[in-house]
Amino acid sequence: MAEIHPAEFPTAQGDYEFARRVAELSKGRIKIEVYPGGVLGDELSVLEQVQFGGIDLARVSIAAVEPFAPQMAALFMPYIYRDQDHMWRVLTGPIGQKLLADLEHGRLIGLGWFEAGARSFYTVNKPVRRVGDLKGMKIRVQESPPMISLLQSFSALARPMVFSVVYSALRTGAIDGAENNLATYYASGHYQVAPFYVLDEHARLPEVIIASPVAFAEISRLDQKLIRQAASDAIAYQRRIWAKYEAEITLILKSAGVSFLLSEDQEQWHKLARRVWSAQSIQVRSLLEQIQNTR
Ligand code: BDP
Repeated sequence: MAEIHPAEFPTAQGDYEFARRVAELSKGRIKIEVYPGGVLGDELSVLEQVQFGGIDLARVSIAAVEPFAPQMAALFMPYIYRDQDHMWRVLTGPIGQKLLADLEHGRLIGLGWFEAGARSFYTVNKPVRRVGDLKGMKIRVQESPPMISLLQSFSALARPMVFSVVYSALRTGAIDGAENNLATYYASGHYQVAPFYVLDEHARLPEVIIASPVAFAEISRLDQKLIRQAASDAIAYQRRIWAKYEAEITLILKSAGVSFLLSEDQEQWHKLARRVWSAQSIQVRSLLEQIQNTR
């Protein structure tokens, strides 16, 4: 199982819990080995290997699966969720379950979701408070069309690149900033080189647990079911660990001298982000409406 975060990170902890549960339910017959720290490669290349059975399982960001299943874009549109609970109602409800199942058309098997907080911007030299402050700044984003469009709608210069090179890009000044959740901002060490974190919370990108259709074809239906069960059992644990980790690191980041800034002109951020919504396909736009109507 591929994981780009280090072993102690809450998504990796969720992977280990998933593996433990698979071993438990199968009475030791099925063993999952987690490879944290990105040793199996960046997320897009991992997913290509998962499609063809070179890697059996992966935990990736939803942005990484969207190229294989374009309707996934609906689940991480900027400011689409009212809050974390709203997101989880959507993910565990009919929309989230359908999109997870539809991953099969992209030669991937979706097993479940993990929490990943909300993403915000952080910068090296110049603090950002208003969305206008991003104008002309070079900001790293995931290699994800909706995220690139978001940066464009904010008049920033989107710099898509793999996660593993972001630290040095920030350090050498190749980029002025990046965006991520607090946990990743901490664990990656990005806070050491980009100490201004503005709490604009522009998007929630859940994580996805993925299995290879090739690996799944080799095991019985019952074992497939068991693995799905283990994934859904690991979710509650991962959500708890996530919340605990976020609370702990907020204190550490503050004492390390990070400036947490409140975003001003929140309405303007929302208004510009809406351009990304209207640029989506008719199918995605219809999903956006259903998500908004989810109570
Ligand atoms: C983190 C996700 C990770 C992504 C990374 C990124 O957990 O899966 O690869 O963001 O920005 O929050 O690339």
